[in-house]
Amino acid sequence: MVITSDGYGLIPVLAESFIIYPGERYDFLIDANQTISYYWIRGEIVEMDPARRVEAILRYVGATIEEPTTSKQKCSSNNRCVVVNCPKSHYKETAYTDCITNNQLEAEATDDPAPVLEPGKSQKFFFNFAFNPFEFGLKSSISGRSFLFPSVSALFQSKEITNLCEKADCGEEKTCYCTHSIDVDFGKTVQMVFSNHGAGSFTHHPLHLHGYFFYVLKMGLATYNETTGMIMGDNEDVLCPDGPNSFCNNPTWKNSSWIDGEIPGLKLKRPPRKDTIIIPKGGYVVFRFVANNPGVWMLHCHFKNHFNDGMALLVNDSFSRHPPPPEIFPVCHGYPRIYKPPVTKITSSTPTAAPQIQEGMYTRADYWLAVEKEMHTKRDKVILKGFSKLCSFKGYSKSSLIIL
Ligand SMILES: [Cu+2]
Repeated sequence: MVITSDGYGLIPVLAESFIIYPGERYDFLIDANQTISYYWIRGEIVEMDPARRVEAILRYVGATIEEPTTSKQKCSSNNRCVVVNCPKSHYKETAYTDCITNNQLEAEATDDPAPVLEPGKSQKFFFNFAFNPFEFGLKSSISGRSFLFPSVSALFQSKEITNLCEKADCGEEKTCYCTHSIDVDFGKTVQMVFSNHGAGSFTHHPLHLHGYFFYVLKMGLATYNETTGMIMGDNEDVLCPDGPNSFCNNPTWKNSSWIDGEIPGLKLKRPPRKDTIIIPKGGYVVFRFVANNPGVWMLHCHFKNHFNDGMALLVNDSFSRHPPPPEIFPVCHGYPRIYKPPVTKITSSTPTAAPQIQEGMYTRADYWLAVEKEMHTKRDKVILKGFSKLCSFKGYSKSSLIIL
């Protein structure tokens, strides 16, 4: 029985199995009502044929030690199996298996409805995940923008980012390479639609957003042959302006009344809350969140190779509310921007005068030596306290500070 997804409670769903894409988390309950023995728990990779498998043993207290001999539940017309979190609508007919997609799940909470879109207080975005089949290595992108990490900290040195997409050669039928960033305003309801359409749609993508647990309002699936379970075509709610075989870098709704009006079929009551959701091949997902967590948050496909290859963007959230970095916070530049010899290594435990820390001139080792030395002073204990507080507020652990 599946009871939570990404840490949020669900109305429990009885299932034979559930699918987990990278980044997702599920909790489930097992009713231990079987004969005392050993049982297999199986995990299979669904996108490989033959599937690779991992196994664990469920042992009842009092069972004698032996290798389990249990097999997978047999699905039949009289005993159909249910799979939770399908990225498709149908298995082949002879699999006797029914799909439950994520937006068919219901939140356990009754007092957490989806945020509404009000004029002047909302923002809408529509993106398409794609590969460029004509590019060496099938370059990954979001709406034709293949993400390049900035060479400076996007959080603390945003004005120094030089490769933003506004300056890049982006367009409908091509891929550009830039630091893809979108601005959201504090307090506004943000609605995002991610489709997976067109010539660059090859697989499902697990979208992961940092900083939020968004409300999953709708999932549209590709069309499937109900007998074979094979995909037949992209979902027809989404329009790729340059045709279904384009890269679909500027997707929109086929029904123009959905663009400015309400999209039909949204789950506004008891929508599941998640931070990772499958964008199904040939389909789309609609989700919302309220921009109330200032920061620079990554939104990316959670397949590591897709992410590394550019399927990502930055959500520049409430820029005016970003707190300034602490006084001694280091800055990043191309290495080495300006070489400066390290500060003298501290060999004495006697506190001495703190070294002068200047912007842009420190290697990582220099910085930590300087911090170590400055910790001897009361003033810098206060600074470090603020430093640590700021970073935990931003979701970084102390240990990750070293890479900022
Ligand atoms: Cu992906």
